[in-house]
Amino acid sequence: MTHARAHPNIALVKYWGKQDKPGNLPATPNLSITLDNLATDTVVSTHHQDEVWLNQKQVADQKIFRFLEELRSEFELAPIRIETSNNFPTGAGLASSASGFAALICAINQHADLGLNADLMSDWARRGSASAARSLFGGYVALVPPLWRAQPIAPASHWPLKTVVAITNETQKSISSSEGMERSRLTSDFYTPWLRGAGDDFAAAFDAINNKDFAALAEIAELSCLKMHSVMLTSLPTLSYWNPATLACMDAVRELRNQGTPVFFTVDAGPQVKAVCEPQHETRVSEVLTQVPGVIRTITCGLGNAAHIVEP
Ligand code: 2P0
Repeated sequence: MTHARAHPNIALVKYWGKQDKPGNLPATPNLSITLDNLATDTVVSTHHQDEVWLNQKQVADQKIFRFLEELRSEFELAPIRIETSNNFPTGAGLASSASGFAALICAINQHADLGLNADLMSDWARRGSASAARSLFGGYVALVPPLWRAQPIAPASHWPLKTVVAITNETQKSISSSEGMERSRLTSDFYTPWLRGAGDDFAAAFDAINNKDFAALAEIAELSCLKMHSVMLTSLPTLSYWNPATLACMDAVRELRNQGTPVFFTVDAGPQVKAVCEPQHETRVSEVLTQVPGVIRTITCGLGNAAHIVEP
């Protein structure tokens, strides 16, 4: 029995769209921070058949079954039982598939003695879910060509930013990210401009992180988020992941910033808002977001570490 843990990550420069070739390759470079207080715990054990249990319920997760099939095309892997659980809402825009596939490959690697290093685990995690490639690493992480294996670009200690996650709805989204981004690729007029701008956005965020330039990072992260949501909204049929509380949280973050608190928001394929700030502002940001109508609760996270094995 092998137990692995991985943390979700949130993209500051977003991935939304795939290359039209095998390997589940993002169409654009993207960059994230790994979060410490949210986690997926995955236990893998030998079994007479493959089984997947998610949050104590057996599920027929086709993405995981396809992933196992792909792994078996390269490795000997006997049937396994996978028990995975998240300490945060699943499938609701909080990157549960990122931490999920990162924890899964980490556990299988140890359980079946595949001999993969972190680079190769990142490669495999990406095939399961591209954002999962980034959760193999802690701190600030980039997923870039040509190999599309994630690379740590700065450790958490470089710039220990905090993220206040405002939960506005805990239900699972109806359209998966994979389906949504394919719809955007095929139908949004904004998709091509989105691809064209991504390299510059990535470079600007990379520099801002290197220089610990909060204002520059805030500008580019909000822009990347809003461009991605513009692509989503202009897809046919439209992809709208926001609810009134999402918008109210975004306004609250802008208002805080206008009043002098350095903070920025980012929103993924779901209605939760993540507000990123320096540690001294975390309490104020959390107080303000908790009071926004429609916010169920907030969770404050620091920067998390890499996916790892949890020793018994
Ligand atoms: C990201 N998202 O960069 C973006 C922002 C959602 C919005 O990566 O198809 O679950 O499994 O590779 O990784 C969510 O997409 O998609 C995602 P697949 P994934 O974090």
